[in-house]
Amino acid sequence: MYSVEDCKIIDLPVIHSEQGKISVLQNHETIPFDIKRVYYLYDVPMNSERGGHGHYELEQYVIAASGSFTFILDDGHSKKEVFLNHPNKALHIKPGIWREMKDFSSGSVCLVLASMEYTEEDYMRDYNDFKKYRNA
Ligand code: T46
Repeated sequence: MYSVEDCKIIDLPVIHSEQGKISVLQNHETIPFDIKRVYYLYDVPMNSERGGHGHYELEQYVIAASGSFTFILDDGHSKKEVFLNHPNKALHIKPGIWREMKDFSSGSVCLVLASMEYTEEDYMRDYNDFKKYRNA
């Protein structure tokens, strides 16, 4: 099982020019899994809290494509807060980690690259079930 310390900030490659910057992620090059799904959170009201669940198998790269927000990661034993505020950084969330999200800045966009297609069966939405899973 992974711990919160396994969930690291990854520096993404940046191609600079006078006209701006571009960051590129390609399967198995700059990202260690096949991207099966892309989604993004936006128009998140200030003071809104999201997340409050874990995933059994899903692995993710989370990028602050615009603005900033905070992830709280929890492996059932330790917690870690990660502040994301730049599109050249990705938070790699490993499977089996509980997450909450807060402090979305106005206009922020939370871009997620995910290793699996959507299935509700991969969610742990009850914290007690999550703790039982982690302690089993
Ligand atoms: C995570 C954070 C960063 C779908 O139908 N398909 C999808 O691909 C997704 C992601 C969601 N949904 C539906 C399921 C729920 O009825 O949209 C609703 C909200 O989804 P969820 O509770 O997952 O939303 P968040 O913002 O709490 O969490 C999402 C991701 O699901 C989660 O993996 O880490 O963004």
